[in-house]
Amino acid sequence: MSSRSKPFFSLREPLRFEGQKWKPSAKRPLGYRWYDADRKVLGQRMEDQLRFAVCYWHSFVWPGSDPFGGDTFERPWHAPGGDPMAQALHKADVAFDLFRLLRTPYFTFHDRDIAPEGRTLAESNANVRCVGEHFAKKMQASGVRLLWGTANLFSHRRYMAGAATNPDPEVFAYAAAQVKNALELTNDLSGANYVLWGGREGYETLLNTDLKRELDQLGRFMSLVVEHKHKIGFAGTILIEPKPGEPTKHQYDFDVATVYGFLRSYGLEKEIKVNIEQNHALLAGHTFEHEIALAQALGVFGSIDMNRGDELLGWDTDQFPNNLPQVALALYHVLRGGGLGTGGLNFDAKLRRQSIDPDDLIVGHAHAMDLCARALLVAETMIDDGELAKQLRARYSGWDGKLGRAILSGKQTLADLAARVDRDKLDPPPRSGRQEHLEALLNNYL
Ligand code: XLS
Ligand code: NI
Ligand code: NI
Repeated sequence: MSSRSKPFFSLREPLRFEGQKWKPSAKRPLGYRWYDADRKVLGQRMEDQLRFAVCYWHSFVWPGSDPFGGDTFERPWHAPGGDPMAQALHKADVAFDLFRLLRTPYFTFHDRDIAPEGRTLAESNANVRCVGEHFAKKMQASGVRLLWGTANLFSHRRYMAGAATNPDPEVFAYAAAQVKNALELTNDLSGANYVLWGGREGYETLLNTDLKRELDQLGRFMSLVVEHKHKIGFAGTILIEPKPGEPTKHQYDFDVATVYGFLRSYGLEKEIKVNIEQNHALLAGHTFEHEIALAQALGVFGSIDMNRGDELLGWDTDQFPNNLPQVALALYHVLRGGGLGTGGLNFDAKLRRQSIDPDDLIVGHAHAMDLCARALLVAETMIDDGELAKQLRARYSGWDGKLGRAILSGKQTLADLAARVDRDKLDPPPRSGRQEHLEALLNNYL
């Protein structure tokens, strides 16, 4: 029997919602306890609120290697000596089998995840297109949709000094050609978004780096992508994914605030939004909810890479989310800001390298989906109850009064304000921020 005909996963039937019937010790341990796709949450089906996506790269491409050791996973489509295109199609079949078993509505990929690189760019693009056609059929048959596509502009050595920010304009051109193909494929597959993560857009040392030039190159690159989006009529959202460091020492898309400043300087703030990843927020010294709330405040919230970083390790461990209060708070902010829009919750998460059984892929995703579903229900309670929002409003209520409105509408000068303090003998008493009270309130919702 060839490895191709043997089912990869031991599970055959898709996971069901089992609710409180679910038992950790059950023979069929992989039902959902909380994820109930059709349950209405704040007026929308849970599936439509959460918009889960499985990512291709961590689950089907990464072989379990780390800087100190080689592959641990030994996936059949990585077997040495196999035909790379046949292996790519096999990988696609297994990927769609995972989406079916989990019932995830979306997936995400880089061009280089799905098809082997050829001898020329034309050959590479043709390989990507060929697997893209296979995807189109599988998507049609299964109803699974594309949350976003992207181009890998960081793995190949040609990009070691950057793609758009490379000192050589020919590398810029090569990257542009690669993005053109990936964006057009994303459009043909009706992707909801297109992501740009600048893996090598940064520097290792300022001794060989002209910052100003590199930022201008990056601005030009993004403008070209936006122009092409409009030219081909792509209806999805273009997203930049902030990350502060790794692989380069300093990445230009450091965090949400930095990306927003960059977009403003190149006139792109109405065209591009952000894809926020939990682990990247942490590496930038922020909380996950900080990045979400800031993006919403600036009008650039786009989508989420749902994972978790290790609190003790200073790199991008991309673990599956497993912290209820953290995810509940993040989803509370997402919902308060109006929901995910064209975005979704993409599990940019990978198994630990000792989790070598095929079914570990199911377990990792299923528990993460369940956790997010449970967190969504907590966030719903927080919103329905309204106490947090009420206390927040009360804290700023002075700004809705006469003085607050006059200041914000620009009708008061510094001199006016000084005169007013004098005249009314203003000496406002400090008020408690009540943080412990609010934290206790949050815990009550869990
Ligand atoms: C890497 C990024 C990457 C993007 C897609 O740290 O998270 O996986 O999500 O290029
Ligand atoms: Ni990511
Ligand atoms: Ni990451």
